[in-house]
Amino acid sequence: MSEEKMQQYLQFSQEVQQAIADGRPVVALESTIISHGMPYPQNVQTAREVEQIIRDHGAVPATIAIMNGRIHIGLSDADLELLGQSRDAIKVSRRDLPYVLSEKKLGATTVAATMICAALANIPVFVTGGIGGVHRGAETSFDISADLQELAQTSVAVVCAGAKSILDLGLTLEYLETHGVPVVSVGQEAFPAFFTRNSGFKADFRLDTPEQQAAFLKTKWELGLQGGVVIANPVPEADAMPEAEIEAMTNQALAEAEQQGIGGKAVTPFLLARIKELTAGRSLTTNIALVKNNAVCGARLAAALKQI
Ligand code: PSU
Ligand code: MN
Repeated sequence: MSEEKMQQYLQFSQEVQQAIADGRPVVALESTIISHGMPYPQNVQTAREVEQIIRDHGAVPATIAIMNGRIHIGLSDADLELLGQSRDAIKVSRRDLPYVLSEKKLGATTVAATMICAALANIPVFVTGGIGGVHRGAETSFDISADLQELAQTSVAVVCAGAKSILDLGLTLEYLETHGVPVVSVGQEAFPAFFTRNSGFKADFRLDTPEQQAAFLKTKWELGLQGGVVIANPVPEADAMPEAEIEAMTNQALAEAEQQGIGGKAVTPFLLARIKELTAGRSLTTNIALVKNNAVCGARLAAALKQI
């Protein structure tokens, strides 16, 4: 498709458009975390605060969602509120994008769809909480998040706190290895497990500074090695959950999902909401803290990439 045709699908906010014109760093943000990942009103409040953290660290936030038949790159306060309150926003992954655009539905983008949209908008850095992965029991359910295939092919760095132990983290890392997706950890050797700092698995590489991370990305992409990179930034020690508690609650939520026959794209939102209930909201507090921590990391990385 011609560049011009492509631009028809993209609607930039003024703030993001100006930043791109000025050559300032921009950080993409997803919207499924708002619509399906956290309850209202903490979802909207967190989205706003994360955007502000990115501005405070020298970059411009571009939260991405599908509205009125276009991919919006940068949302207004009212847009964030709409997504946060909506009960029928569609969780949009790669396969859903054409439907939600052509039918002009309200769509919240997952990691996979946000990577696609960020790449279309030439934004190489994206901040989220956690990526999807290979689900436990995938050998019978075939439940493997489309996020992983997207990381295999779309050249965007995804700053996250690792992946949740609702997933099979060992298989998730194997899948990423097969598809040539580097997993980089920040400040430690271990691959973090979202609510906790250590999954028991090692990341492939440890790169602590934004300059090192930026040089790594530049090298990968200049070599023509297309595809994403996982930048795994562990939750701060003070905000992490006790490992035994989160493991017990995860197992209970997984068992309930199975009993209730939850399948497909409903699995991850169900587990997130149920773990929040089972931990009396403590998992949400941790979730919010780690996203904010990732915003700092992503803003610094986007700035470093502009400087090399
Ligand atoms: N993991 C989280 N919080 C989230 C998600 C994952 O800790 O909000 C969301 C992201 O949008 C991710 C999606 O891309 O869930 C993965 O869904 P699935 O497992 O259906 O691919
Ligand atoms: Mn799935």
